Parts: sequence; structure tokens; C-alpha cells
Amino acid sequence: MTLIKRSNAKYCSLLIFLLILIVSKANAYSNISSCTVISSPGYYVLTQDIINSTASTCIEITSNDVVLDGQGHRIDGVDLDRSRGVYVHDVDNVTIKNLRITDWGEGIVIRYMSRSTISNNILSRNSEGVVLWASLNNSISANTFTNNYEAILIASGSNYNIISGNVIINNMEGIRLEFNINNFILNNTISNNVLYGIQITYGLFGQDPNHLIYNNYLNNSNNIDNLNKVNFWNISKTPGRNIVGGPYLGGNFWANPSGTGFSQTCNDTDMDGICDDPYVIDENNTDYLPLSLYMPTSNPSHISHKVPLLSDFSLAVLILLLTLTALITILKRGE
Ligand SMILES: [Ca+2]
Ligand SMILES: [Ca+2]
Repeated sequence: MTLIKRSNAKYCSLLIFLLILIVSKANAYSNISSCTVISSPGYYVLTQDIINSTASTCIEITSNDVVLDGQGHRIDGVDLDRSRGVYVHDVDNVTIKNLRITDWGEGIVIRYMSRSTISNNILSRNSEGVVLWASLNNSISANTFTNNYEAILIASGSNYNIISGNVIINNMEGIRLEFNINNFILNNTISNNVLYGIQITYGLFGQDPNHLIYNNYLNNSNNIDNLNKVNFWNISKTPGRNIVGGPYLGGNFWANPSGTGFSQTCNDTDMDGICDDPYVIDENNTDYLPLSLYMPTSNPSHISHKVPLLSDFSLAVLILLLTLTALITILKRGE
């Protein structure tokens, strides 16, 4: 008995110690107010703008499990060639968010990073906005890229990354993918970029890149550039609000600034927001479900009333079924 009590007491103190450790870790916010190296895990907050920094690398992250939260502050350089706003390498589980990054050679450059997130940043006037080298399973989401030379470069050996919900407008080049495979590009607005919207070269070792690219709004004079091998440009027709407000997800919206893009001129006889015909990009690449301009024909207020009524009804049925199942279970237990 005494032995058991002693071991219980040991477990209790161990638990309390762990709890204290977790709580203290959760509260470990570190403030940053100038260029620095982050070499241990933690939550780092930028507390003020860094303006006209002449550093060759402003913030370097070398540790796993780091959050860098800019809280809307700027990391601004002086357009030095090959300078870096944020440089992250050899890490896992890093988040970079809420930063404004301007006037660098490379805004955010990443090498050997995995399972990490770059989100809600604004990148302008950099030679390259975000660059990924040999990095896997990352997410680049909800960032805004304007007036960079190249917005996003997914470079050699960077596979299985998700690039979603970004706004990429008025850059020289939009997204470039080279020597990598199986990346996902979805829900982005890629518009008015001078040379191209998306450029894809070969996959790794010359194989098919097999990138999946769907539900993007593409509105550039040259939407897709330099394709060589096979990629996928749509998912199967799935109910859901697409990027131009239509009722189905499928492929991409293909526009150009002069208003003559495939999606801007295609027929949509059954008015489901998907063009009648596929959009053939080249012999290896076809968007089988290109989006069309979606214009509901009936009174919009009529539609907006109809949808909630239907879903309310299904919810009521579901609740009824769950209640019945619970009642039956209780009754059976009572037997
Ligand atoms: Ca500057
Ligand atoms: Ca249709």
C-alpha cells in the first residue's frame, strides 16, 4: 500500500511539473524589435517596424517549433542584391505570419523546411517574394504579393506544398515551379502579372510534375507559360462556392485583361458555372471543367432563401434521428 501511495505521489508531482512546464511554455512570448537570429523554439512577436535595414539577412530562423508573428509590422530593406528579409533553414513546424516585407532581394527564403506555414503576409517590391528550396509539405496561404519581380518561386526538390488563397497581382512574374512534383495550387487570385501567371518547367529528374492546379482566378495576358509535361487542372465536379461565386468546384477561371479569355467567352448552356467545353492548354494539359462567369438567372433573393431552408430541414432531420438513436439506446440499457 505504502509503495503504491509513494508511486502515486511521484506521478502527481511529475504531472504538476509537466503542467507548469506546458503553461510556462504557452506564455513564453519573446519580443523582437530589430534584425536577429531565432535559434530556439518559441513564439516571437515583432513589436515595431524595421525600416531601411542594410542587413544582408534580417531575421534568420534556425530552430524547429517557432512562430514569428509580425503583428502587421514591416521588415524593410534597401533593395540590396541577394539580401533576405526572412531566412529559414533546416527546420520543421515553423509559422511566419502577419508581416509586411519590402525592398529585399528575397522577401522570405526557405531551405529544407517541412510542415510549416507562411500566411497572412504582405510582400511588395522584392526581387522574389517567397522562395522555397528542397522543402516539403508546407503551406503558403492567404498572402498578398504586389510589385515584386517574381511573387513565388517553388524551386528544386520542393514537393507536396500547398499554395492557396493568395492574391498575386501586378508582379512581373506570378508563380514559378521548377524541378519539383505534386504541389497543390488552389483558390489563388493571379492577375495582371506582366510575363505570366504560372510557369511550370520539368518535374524532378525530368518526370511529369503532376501538380494539381484548380479553382484559381487567372487574369494575365499569358496565364500559363513553358509547360512541358503533365499536370492536372481540375478536380471532379464538386458542389461548393467556386472562386467566381459559382455553385461548383471544378477547374480554373481563365481570363485575360482584354476580356477574351476562355472562361470569359465560353458557353454554359446548363448554367452550372462550368463551361460546356474543356479548355485545352496543350497536348499534355487540359482543364476539363473550366469555370464560366456565373450569373444566377432567377431572383437572387429567391435563391438565398431556398438554400438555408433546405439545409435547415436536413439539420432538423439529423437532430431527430440522433435523438431517436439516443432514446433507443437509453431504453435498451433500461431493460
Ligand atoms: Ca526601404
Ligand atoms: Ca455548364
